[in-house]
Amino acid sequence: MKELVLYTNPMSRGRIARWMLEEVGTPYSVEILGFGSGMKDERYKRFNPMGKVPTIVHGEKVVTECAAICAYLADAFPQAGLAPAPEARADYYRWLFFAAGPLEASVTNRSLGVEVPAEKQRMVGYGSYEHVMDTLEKAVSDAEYIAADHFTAADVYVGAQIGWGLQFGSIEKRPAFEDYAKRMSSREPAKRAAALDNAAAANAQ
Ligand SMILES: N[C@@H](CCC(=O)N[C@@H](CS)C(=O)NCC(=O)O)C(=O)O
Repeated sequence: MKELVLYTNPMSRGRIARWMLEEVGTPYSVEILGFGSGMKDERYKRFNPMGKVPTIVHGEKVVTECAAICAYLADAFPQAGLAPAPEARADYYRWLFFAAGPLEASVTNRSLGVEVPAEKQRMVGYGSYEHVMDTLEKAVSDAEYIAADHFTAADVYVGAQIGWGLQFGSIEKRPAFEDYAKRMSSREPAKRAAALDNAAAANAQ
């Protein structure tokens, strides 16, 4: 079996990768990196030139970017059943990419107080934060899971973004978001991942 290593910080987006790894259920080891020196170390930047977390190293393969890590792990461990069949991936790709692009950008910009003037919305990939929220609300209201008739890696990624956004006030507290986040975070692997990261964070202090 190939070695699988997660480079992360327990108070970061690395929590998404940890959740995905717990859903996969395969053994992995964890390297905790500090903000600042650890992530900016030249040896680590060979894996992640951005000097950011998370990164996974699986044998010879290096994957950065949370959404890519979720998709990669679902494909690398098909027995976990976390990706739809290839011919049934339309919604799966759509919502993974929507969350990594428009959703993440709109939420970050709003948190930073960046307002897109109405006449510029056409050239901004997410248009407006309100538009993104309305689109996302419909996506999580239509069915129990976002991309298939079962839980997938897209639910890890979208669920983590919504959960995080609700917790920090960067995503509006709409009932559909709260219901979806509760459904996703009440899964055993999600609870396990949160407990492991909370313990790692407490340890680091
Ligand atoms: N687009 C990246 C974002 C990764 C990212 O920004 N990670 C933050 C923590 S949440 C980080 O490592 N910040 C440290 C730094 O930039 O020095 C992903 O989805 O993985």
